[in-house]
Amino acid sequence: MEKYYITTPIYYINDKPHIGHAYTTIVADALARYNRQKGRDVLFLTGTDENSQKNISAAEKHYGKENLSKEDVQKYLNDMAGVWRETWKKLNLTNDDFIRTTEERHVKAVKKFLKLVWDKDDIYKGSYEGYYCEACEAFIKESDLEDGKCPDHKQEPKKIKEENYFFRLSKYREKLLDYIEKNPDFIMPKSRKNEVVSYIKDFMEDVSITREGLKWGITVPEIPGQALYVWFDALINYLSAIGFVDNEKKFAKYWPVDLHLVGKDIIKFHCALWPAMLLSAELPLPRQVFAHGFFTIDGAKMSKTLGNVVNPVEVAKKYGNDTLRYYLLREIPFGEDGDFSIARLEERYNSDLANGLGNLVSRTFALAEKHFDTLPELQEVDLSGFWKKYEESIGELKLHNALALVWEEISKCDIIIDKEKPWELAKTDKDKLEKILGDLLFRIKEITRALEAFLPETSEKILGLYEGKGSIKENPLFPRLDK
Ligand code: ME8
Repeated sequence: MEKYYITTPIYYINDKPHIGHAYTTIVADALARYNRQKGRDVLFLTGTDENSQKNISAAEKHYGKENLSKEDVQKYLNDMAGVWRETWKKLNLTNDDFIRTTEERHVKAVKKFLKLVWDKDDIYKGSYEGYYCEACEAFIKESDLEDGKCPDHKQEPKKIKEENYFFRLSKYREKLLDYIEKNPDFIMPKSRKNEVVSYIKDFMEDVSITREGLKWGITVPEIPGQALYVWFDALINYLSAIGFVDNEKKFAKYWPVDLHLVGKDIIKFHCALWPAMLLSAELPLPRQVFAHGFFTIDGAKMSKTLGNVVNPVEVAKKYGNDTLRYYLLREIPFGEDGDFSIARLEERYNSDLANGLGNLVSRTFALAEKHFDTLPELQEVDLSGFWKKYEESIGELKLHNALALVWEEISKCDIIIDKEKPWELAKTDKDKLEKILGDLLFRIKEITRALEAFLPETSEKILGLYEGKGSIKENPLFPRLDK
């Protein structure tokens, strides 16, 4: 069986998930479901990035004291990881595994990986003096500061001067450029490729991968007294989860990964540092990294200070999981930046879901129930043109296009209903009514199949109607929103 291994970033857990994290994870879920539907053996991985200083700062804030014991920190991380895991369950996401970087399987994998890089002589001792942004968990050049602050996080970086160990990232410059050149689909969307290439060519330097005096973090025997830099540890999660240390067969099956789904903020880590680390360890490189855009909330950057952070669980509770999925996947052209707005979500709900899909299904099934004892026989229609374009869109990860195509098919059904006026046929020509309903029922079933990965709960309900499960009158797919 063909395999499909897809990952999301592992998220920092200094707070609960917001709509941005949900976005990436929902898209990954839709792709995982789509590939399962295609009969592939899917491994969909998400998880939590726990060895970050900012998690520790959050734990200190939470308990109201500094110098927490290891037990306190671990308890905080356990609680937060639980919140993240539960969030994905509540949103009906189907990740096959959930990796935490404080787990034994990950720590072992990091040790094994580091040894490979160490034995390759790709790690050396040096000294580092410069700025470090804790929010980015990255070093930052003085020339990139704006008013002395990190341009992304608007906070002052720490000045650091210490002896560290460095990874020979620059040694892999040519090999990385070569891989990117020979694998045009490695970095997607294509528009992001130039950004990465110019970084690799002009800016990429060796990177310090250990930190002095870190109280939290993974340590390795090769480098006593220092903990590993969180990104070097975090990226390895993609290997730890598939048996890098203890399950050769599983590892051979799933690696290399088919798709690392990430936001554009972390593209360099995934398209430069990570493949260089893999080259050093002599492991195959990822088939594809897709970096999607960022969205604002009603036009403003999402931030705690502005108080506009959207909780995906609350949105889903009010409007339904499928509504949230539909809105995110349809509204924002996948790959581009976008905006999240509840007003737009409600518009989409009313026009596309309630009046579009919901109304079509309820009209058709209501007529069938009213005029026939059993469901009219499905009348096959050639929809190969639709399926071809739909598959192409998903292949290019143009998920918004795939959904737009489905809604074109919904419109076609509405046109058939308006033209044929089945409620009149019920009085004049019952044979024709049966045929028309059979045609519509066939189309709706195909539409539902195309929506299974995107709107899983709705699709299940619609398919249930074909088996006589439930009644559309008592249980509408998308009830009117309360004003
Ligand atoms: O970077 N719009 O974790 P993180 C869209 N631990 N997506 C958004 C978003 C927004 N406004 N805000 C966040 C880390 N995201 C590291 C990753 S991987 C080995 C380590 C999403 O918690 C998007 O996917 O800061 C982004 O890349 C990710 O959250 C960053 O999550």
